[in-house]
Amino acid sequence: MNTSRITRALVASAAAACLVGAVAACQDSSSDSSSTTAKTGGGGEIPKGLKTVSMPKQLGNPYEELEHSGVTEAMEELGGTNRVVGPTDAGASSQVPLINSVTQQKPDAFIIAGNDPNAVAPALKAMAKAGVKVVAMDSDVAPDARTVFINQANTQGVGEDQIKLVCELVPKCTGEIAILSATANAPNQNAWIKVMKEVLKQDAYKGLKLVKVAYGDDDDQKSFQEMQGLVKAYPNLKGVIAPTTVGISAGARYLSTSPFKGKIVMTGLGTPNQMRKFVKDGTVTAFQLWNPKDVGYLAGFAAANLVAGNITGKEGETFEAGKLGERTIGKDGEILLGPLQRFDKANIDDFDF
Ligand code: RAM
Repeated sequence: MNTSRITRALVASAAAACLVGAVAACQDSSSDSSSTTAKTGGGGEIPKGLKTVSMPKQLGNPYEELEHSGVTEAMEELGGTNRVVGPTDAGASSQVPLINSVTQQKPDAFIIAGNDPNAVAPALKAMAKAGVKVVAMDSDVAPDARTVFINQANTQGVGEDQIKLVCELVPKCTGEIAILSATANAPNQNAWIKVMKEVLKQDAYKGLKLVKVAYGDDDDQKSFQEMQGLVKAYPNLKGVIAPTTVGISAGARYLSTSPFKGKIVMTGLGTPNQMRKFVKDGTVTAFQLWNPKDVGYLAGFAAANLVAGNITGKEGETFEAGKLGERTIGKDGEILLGPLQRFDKANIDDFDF
């Protein structure tokens, strides 16, 4: 772990602490209710001046940066502010000390993409006890450690769509395939992989054989090496699914200068900007994703509505999510963004993220 960058993240968040802390202190001690009643009123109005902190799996991942910029956009639209604080690696417990430090700052709400469902749970529960609304997005944490979870796409749908796509791309939908994932603990990737394994049992996919799940830890270099390792270890490999933007771009970069370019299918979840050159040079035919910024935007509106008391996280509750319209809370506090988008040569230039 790069401690100096972690320190920098901590210092940055500590700098925010006075601002956020001052507002929180104001709310706690103020006898003038005008600035505070709306925060618990539940009357539909979102109070101005909300402070949120959002935490990506790790800093420096363009996907995560975009996603968290969506939280910031939502908060600004609502007259509040968001601050992004995160670790430099996606390790299971790298977020814990940062979560503890945010708790000290007492923002109104906290939004997290979890690196591990359970490692972060005690720290998140302590934060909620301190009065901060906790929202998970992108990569869920233990359900009792957050109020709602913004799911970018239905878990079953992501698993199914990824297998459907690899089947379409691998000639005759037959041969060995592998998965190049993020970290071994990643809640979102693990949920999708579980679905993929189930879907592969269906008759339609009986020609495909999953030979290995490799982990690139959402680290570009490690993912590149794992891709190289897969190709060497499985000479008959026909396709690789990387359900991570870091994995698919590193995997495609490896293939693009290897003799396997155009011979091994590389697909998965990627951002159009990271994948454009590999689609244009023929390394990648098609991949999928949702709009990451909208994941954060929806999380920002959910957080603000929780603080306002408009929702509590119960199934069936609804709220207005700005440009995304009305949203309904589903089972286990899940709020769904929408279906996957497919990207290929025909449409990749229509997207800029
Ligand atoms: C990576 C992260 C993120 C995931 C995307 C698809 O950027 O692992 O959590 O949702 O890929």
